[in-house]
Amino acid sequence: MLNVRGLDAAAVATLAERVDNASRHRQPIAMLTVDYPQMKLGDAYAVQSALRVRMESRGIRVTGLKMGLTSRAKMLQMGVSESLHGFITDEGAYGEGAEIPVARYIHPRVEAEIAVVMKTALKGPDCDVARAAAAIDFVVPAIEIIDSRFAEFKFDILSVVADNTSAAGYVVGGRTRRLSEIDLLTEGVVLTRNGQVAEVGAGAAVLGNPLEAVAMLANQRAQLGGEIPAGCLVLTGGITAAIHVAAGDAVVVHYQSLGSVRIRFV
Ligand code: OOG
Ligand code: MG
Repeated sequence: MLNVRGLDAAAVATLAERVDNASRHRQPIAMLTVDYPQMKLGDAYAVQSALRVRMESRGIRVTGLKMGLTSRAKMLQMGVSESLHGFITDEGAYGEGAEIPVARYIHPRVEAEIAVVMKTALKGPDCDVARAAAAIDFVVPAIEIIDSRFAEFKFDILSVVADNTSAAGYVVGGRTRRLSEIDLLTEGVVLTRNGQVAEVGAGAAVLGNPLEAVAMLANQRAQLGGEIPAGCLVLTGGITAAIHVAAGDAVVVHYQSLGSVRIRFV
């Protein structure tokens, strides 16, 4: 349940400030559950929402939503086996080919993701792949940059939800496809760093079908009284394990039919 609460409003505000400061000053912090063991999943989403309000009050604009931990590779890598969601913003929006300073982050990693743009709003509960498909305008390939605000990139589910699912940036590129033009399950992806193959996968790694992630996002949002709005960009979650990046690294993700997306870290 995403709406079960154990903390009061003051504690939620304190934790949002803690996460926000860690991000702004690139100072890793301890998992939130160390000081607040009574925290529940509803509190974690409340902290995420308070973080969103703090960011918006500084003029940062929310540009979309993201699912996380939707593939077995990611669940195994992070030791968290439940899919969760967060938001993405214009602060972390980069263009294809961008040079991204690693100094903006604590310990950045990148992920290859299939993204979609919604034609109509999608509102749960009871969304499924068919309803998600009907609400989608087109598919676009993406790279997500994640950067946990927790020391050593180690967290539990409550801490990572409060930390907006490690969201730090994203790039969309390649070419767009209608759902009728692509088989999302067999869409292959090759993630390279400095010309070396680092990870390989296919769309089906994401909950069996990336559209399951879109349906799950709508259903999770519904539990919190929200929806996926029309026009929203949705990242469906890393297909493979995330890879570390350092200054000087060139990352190119090749998609089978969606083209490629590239960025460089400086
Ligand atoms: C949490 C965010 C996971 C994904 O695509 O699975 C995520 C993390 O691994 O830090 O964005
Ligand atoms: Mg991701």
